[in-house]
Amino acid sequence: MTLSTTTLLGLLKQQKYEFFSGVPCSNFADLFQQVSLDNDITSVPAASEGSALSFAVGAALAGRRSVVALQNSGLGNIINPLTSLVQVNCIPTLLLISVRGHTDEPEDEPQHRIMGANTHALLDQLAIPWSEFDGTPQGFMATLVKAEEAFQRSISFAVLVRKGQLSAGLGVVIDGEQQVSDYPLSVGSALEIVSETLRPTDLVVSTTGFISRELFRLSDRPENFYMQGSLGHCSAVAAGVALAHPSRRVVALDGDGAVLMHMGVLSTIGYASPRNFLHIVLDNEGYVSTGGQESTSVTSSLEAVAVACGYRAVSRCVTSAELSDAVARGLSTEGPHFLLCKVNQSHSRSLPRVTSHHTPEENKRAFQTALNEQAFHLQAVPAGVAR
Ligand SMILES: Cc1ncc(C[n+]2csc(CCOP(=O)(O)OP(=O)(O)O)c2C)c(N)n1
Ligand SMILES: [Mg+2]
Repeated sequence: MTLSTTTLLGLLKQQKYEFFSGVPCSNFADLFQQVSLDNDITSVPAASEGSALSFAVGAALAGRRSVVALQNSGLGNIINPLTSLVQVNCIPTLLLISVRGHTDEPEDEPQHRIMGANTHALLDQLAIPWSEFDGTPQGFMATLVKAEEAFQRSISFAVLVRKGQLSAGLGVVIDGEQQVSDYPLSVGSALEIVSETLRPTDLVVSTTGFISRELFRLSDRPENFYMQGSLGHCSAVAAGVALAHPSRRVVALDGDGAVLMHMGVLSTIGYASPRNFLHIVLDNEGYVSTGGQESTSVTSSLEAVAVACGYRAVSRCVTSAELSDAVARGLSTEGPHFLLCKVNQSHSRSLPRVTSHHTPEENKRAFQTALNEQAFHLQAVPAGVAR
C-alpha cells in the first residue's frame, strides 16, 4: 500500500509534530521536499543522522515534538546519541526509518544487506519499540498512538518504511533524472576532464551514489575503488592508501553531502598531510543521488574549510579550463590538494550500477591487484631513473 506524503504529514501535524530533521534517503525524496516547503514545520537539513537526532533533542528540550527521518544505513551514525543522549536523558523522539536491504528484497544494493537484515534486531537490542508502516492512514494513526504510549514512558519509537510506501507526489524522479542548475559542468563532464589527466597508474577512490556510477560509466578501471555506502568516508580511505603508498598518486572523488557528513576528516588529512593526495569534491549543492534535496554546501565554503584544516593547496573551479588546470596542478605538485568543483545536477539518463557488473569484493581484489602489480613495477625501476 502507498500513502501520499501529504496525508502522512497531515497526520503528523495533527499530532503536533512540528520539528523535522534528517538525512535523505531516496525512499523519502518527496517527504524531505514537502517538509522543506511546509510553513508549519521547522525543518533542519542535517549533515549526519547523529546531528539530526541531536537537533531534534534540542527542539524537544525546548518543548517541540520532533521527527527524525533517516535511512537504516544511518543507524550507524545515530546509535551514539540515541543511547547516550536520547535514552540516558529520557528525551523521546519519533524516528522514521527507511529500510533498505530488507531480507525480502535480495536485489537491493549489497551495502544495505547487513543493516537490512539487522535493523529490527538492533532496535530490539536497544529496547526501542518499532512498527512496520503499512501504507494506510489508519495504520499510521494506530502507530502514532503506540508512539504516544512509548513517549509517556519517555521511550522513543521507530516507524519502519519500505521502498514505494510513500508516494512521490511532487514529481521527484530518482535515478538518472535530468535537472537544471546554473553551473556549466555536470558530474559526467567534470569526470571526463579528471580522467583525461590521470596516468594509468593513478588510483581513484570514489564516493557512494551517482559519482561512482558516473565514473564507472565513463572509465571503469581496476585502479578505481568504488565506495558503496559508508557515506562520508571516501577521503579517509583514499588518504589511507596515499599514506601507505607514498610513491603513488591517489585521488578521492567526493560529493558535498558526503564531505559534510564527516567534515572532521579534513582536519585529519591536513594534519597527516599526504603529499601524493588530491581531494576533489564535486559540489552540486545537493543530495542528488537521493532526489536532489538541497545540502548546506549552498551556504558553506568547503574550500575555505580545507584551507583552515591545513591542505597545502586549495582551488575552486567552475569552468572546464579551471578544472583542467587545477587537476593538472594537483597531480604534479606536492599535496594534500583540495579542489572544489561546482557542478550542476544533471546526469546521464541511464547510469549503470557498479554492483551489477562487479561485486564489492571483486572490485576490492582488482584494486589491490592493480596496486600491488604497479608497486612491483615501480620498485623494479632502477634507482635514479625518472618515473
Ligand atoms: C549514512 C548514510 N545516510 C544516508 C545515505 C543515503 N545516501 C546515499 S547517496 C546520498 C547523497 C550523497 O550526496 P553527495 O555526497 O552530495 O553526492 P551526490 O548524490 O549529490 O552526487 C545519500 C544521502 C547513505 N548512503 N548513508
Ligand atoms: Mg551532492
